[in-house]
Amino acid sequence: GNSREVIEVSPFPEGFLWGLATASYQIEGSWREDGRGNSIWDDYSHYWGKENINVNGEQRCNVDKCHTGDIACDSYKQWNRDLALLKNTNVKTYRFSLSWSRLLPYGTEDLGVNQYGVEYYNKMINDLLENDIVPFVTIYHWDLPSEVQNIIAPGGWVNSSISDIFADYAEFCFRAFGDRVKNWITLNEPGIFVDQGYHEGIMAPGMKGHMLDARFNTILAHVKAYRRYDSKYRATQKGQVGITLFSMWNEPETNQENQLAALKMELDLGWWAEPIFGSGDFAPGLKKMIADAGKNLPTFTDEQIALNKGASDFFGLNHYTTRIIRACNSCEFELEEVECDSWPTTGSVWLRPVPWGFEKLLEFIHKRWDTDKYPLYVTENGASSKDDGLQDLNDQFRVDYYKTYVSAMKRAMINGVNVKGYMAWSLMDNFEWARGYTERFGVHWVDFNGKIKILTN
Ligand code: GBH
Repeated sequence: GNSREVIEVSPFPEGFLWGLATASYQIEGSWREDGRGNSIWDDYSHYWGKENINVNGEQRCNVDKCHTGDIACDSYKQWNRDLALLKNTNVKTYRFSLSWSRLLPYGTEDLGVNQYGVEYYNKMINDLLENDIVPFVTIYHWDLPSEVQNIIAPGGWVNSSISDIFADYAEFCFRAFGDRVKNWITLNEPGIFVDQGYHEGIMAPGMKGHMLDARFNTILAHVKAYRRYDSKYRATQKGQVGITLFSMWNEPETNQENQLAALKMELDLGWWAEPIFGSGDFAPGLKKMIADAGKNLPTFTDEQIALNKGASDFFGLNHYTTRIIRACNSCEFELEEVECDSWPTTGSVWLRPVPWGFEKLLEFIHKRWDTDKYPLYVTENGASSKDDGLQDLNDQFRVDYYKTYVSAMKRAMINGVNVKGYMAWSLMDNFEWARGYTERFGVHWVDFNGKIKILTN
């Protein structure tokens, strides 16, 4: 006929992995079913002590509204529903995490393997593959078995024996699922779970005062797991193993703050990225910064430096928002972070859309750590809904968030950044850690009404 055909050309490379992400504790529920052991998030969300009763005798919980992950999205029982959602959205990959205490209820293999847990993840992996969806599997997304935190390695990530215990668990995962899983993330956002869980005490397990030592252990844990894959599984399984780091973009307020903003990037991202993707050791600037602040930075041995260097097959990045960095004499490290009033707000106080910050961050990472050598996957990006009552997907604000952030990523790719995939956070609204169900990051809306039970005994 005479109608002209419109040919749409995707500006993204063939095989680009578009996907959606979740994490076990945030969606699974079934917290004590089929032999699952407790994790630090069960303990943290259920706990209220005397100090958590206010003057009116009301309970104040660690998590907003005393929410817990007891039921969450009920994904342990409703995998078929999740699969249908994934198929319907046409994604190429699904990023999910394994619940350590569902697989190994007491933390280690010799204390027992929970076959129900193994079967649950086997079914997920097999169904995904059957539907041409690549499983992108996070080994640890914050739900440390209570037994490990309290008994096996008292103090959890603060205890130096945690790195070997984690590597053993990672090896169990490679052995159980690695014949089919070819994309592994060892740790999700070590900076966040250490700083908030072991230093500031605002996430599980609610410990305070441990930053440098616990951060150090996460590097050793990741590297040991990576090297375990190298020596025992890579030749036969032929997959890739990486780490996912959280980073904001830190923009200097004026040229005067260039140095400070660079140091902030060093502290937030370079802490992990430089040992793993760079020299194998902490950057000289970071060492000086920590020393100037009168703190003791743990030191790697020469052997550890050699093992750190290059211990990742890709660079996993979780990115949401940007900060402005300005000088502040009375502040830790003599800097403070602020936001621009003109930036729009979202459902989360810490998150404002600043798409240009995403482009700058991607280009910074490429220049510094070379995404041709270490391909970059955006393993999380998204925003929470401004309207908690919204019950359909007519959320133009978040559609715009995604459009502008994906465009920013595309500009970075045109400028040479090697991005291989992009996973939106999240498949569906879920347990938003200390914010409970009060913030909604899902591309699917979830009705939690009447489903969230609070443990009372
Ligand atoms: C990611 O963390 C996590 O990987 C994911 O599990 C999470 O659901 C998602 O982002 C959305 O938050 O409320 O002001 O006390 C991102 C890091 C950790 C930053 C929690 C904000 C709470 C700040 N986020 N933190 S506040």
